[in-house]
Amino acid sequence: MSHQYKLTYFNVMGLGEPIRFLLSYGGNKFEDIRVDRQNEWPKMKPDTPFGQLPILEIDGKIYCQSVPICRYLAKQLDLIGKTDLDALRIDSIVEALYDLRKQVALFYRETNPQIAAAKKEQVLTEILPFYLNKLNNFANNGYFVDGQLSYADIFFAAIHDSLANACGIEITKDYENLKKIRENVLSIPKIKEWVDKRPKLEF
Ligand SMILES: N[C@@H](CCC(=O)N[C@@H](CS)C(=O)NCC(=O)O)C(=O)O
Repeated sequence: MSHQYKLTYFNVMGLGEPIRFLLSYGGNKFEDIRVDRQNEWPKMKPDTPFGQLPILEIDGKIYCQSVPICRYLAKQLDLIGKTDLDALRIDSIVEALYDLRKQVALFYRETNPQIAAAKKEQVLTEILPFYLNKLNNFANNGYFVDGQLSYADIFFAAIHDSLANACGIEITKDYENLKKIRENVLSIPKIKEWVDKRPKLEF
């Protein structure tokens, strides 16, 4: 049964992009609402479940929290692994990617230039290499878990560009496995179609 999807987020890739990738992978049409942070958001915020975006409306009902939304879509698309233990491994990778993205967001959202520079330095020299190295070691055969496409691979490819642009570096340069995962995901026709047509944004 096909559902009606309406995604509401800001006009950035951010936490909305993994959801957009998964909806596109599933061949779902979705309304891609992009809220203006200054003018529209303050009025909308009190009416959202936890005062944050993204939210996904499915057949008129509102759901929130990006990772559970991704996991729900991934389950529909058979992208959560074959066993509960595979699912656990896949979820762990996604949570690690989420943690990494959060650390990067801390510096690019920081408004004090000195604090932002210090946080960026720490991300570039410690946090990013730590996570990328570990994630790279998890991967094999171009995928994070069991040599098969899962929503962890899609999540990584979807957050890659905003991470790379925020850090100002080619983040997969020294990490062959991660590079391969991204290439595999971006070569999926429905994802490629989305990436080609999406708004061109930095984050
Ligand atoms: N745990 C939430 C975090 C959502 C979140 O941090 N949203 C930010 C944008 S990335 C937001 O809504 N910021 C505006 C605000 O808090 O007023 C999720 O993953 O969906």
